[in-house]
Amino acid sequence: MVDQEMLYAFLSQGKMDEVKKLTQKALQEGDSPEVILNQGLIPAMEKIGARFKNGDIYIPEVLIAARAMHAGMDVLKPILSKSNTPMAGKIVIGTVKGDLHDIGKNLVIMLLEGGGFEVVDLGVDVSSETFLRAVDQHHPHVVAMSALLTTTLPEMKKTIDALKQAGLKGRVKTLVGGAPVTEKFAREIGADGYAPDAASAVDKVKQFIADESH
Ligand code: B1M
Repeated sequence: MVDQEMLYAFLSQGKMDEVKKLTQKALQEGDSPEVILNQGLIPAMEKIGARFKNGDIYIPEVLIAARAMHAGMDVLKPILSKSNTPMAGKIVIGTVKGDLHDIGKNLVIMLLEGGGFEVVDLGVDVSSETFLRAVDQHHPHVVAMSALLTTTLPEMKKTIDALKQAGLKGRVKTLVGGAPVTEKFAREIGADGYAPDAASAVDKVKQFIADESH
């Protein structure tokens, strides 16, 4: 069983090697990557978030913790992404313009790849123009957008409107997610779907593609 307390201690000190080793140890002891994520890495990062919110720690500490979390996620990625099925569909994904948070997005990518989807990662700070160009270039089934800041939420609408204007809205589905995003907000901006977490994002994409083939 993943040692939550130790994981949190290492994560909060930004000890990348230790987080990596602890993640590997948990895997060797039989924990599934999903358990390590959902009962280890994510709750530890949530604790960091709460301490950041309370003003107990500051951005540099959050940043080194995030880097340590990535070290753990790097161990899990090849396992989560392993899939024997042919590519089930293509997704273009990015964190919207003005927003540099990418941990949640990367989690969504890992699970999508694990679900057999081909993912084009546009990274962070992605403008509506870049999303549009990527749709043109890659012809995805889904455009997926992540936002963690209330101030960057309008960028999601901007991209959806730009897709509409370019006549591409019928060709691709849009999926939005991230901590400040809600189902209601997604409906209001005309997104085709909303997912509260990475696993639900995969379910939504599967649903989109199933609907498409009917
Ligand atoms: Co920032 N930050 N941050 N931060 N940061 C938050 C988001 C904040 C809530 C902290 C707080 O005040 N309590 C707050 C936002 C407030 C708001 O707008 N509501 C905040 C702020 C204010 C800021 C800055 C403005 C701080 C400053 O400079 N004053 C600044 C902005 C920089 C920018 O983006 N332009 C900033 C900077 C940073 C760091 C760089 C230090 C770092 C990011 C490092 C990185 O991502 N590489 C950081 C971090 C780490 C956080 C917290 C602590 C953790 C976020 C995280 O990674 N969570 C966060 C507080 C918190 O959330 N508790 C906070 C773990 C991750 C797995 O969860 O991303 O929510 P999350 O993803 C979830 C779901 O949301 C969902 O799936 C995941 C779970 O399965 N999901 C999707 C995400 N995307 C999805 C897409 C989908 C579907 C589901 O479909 C497409």
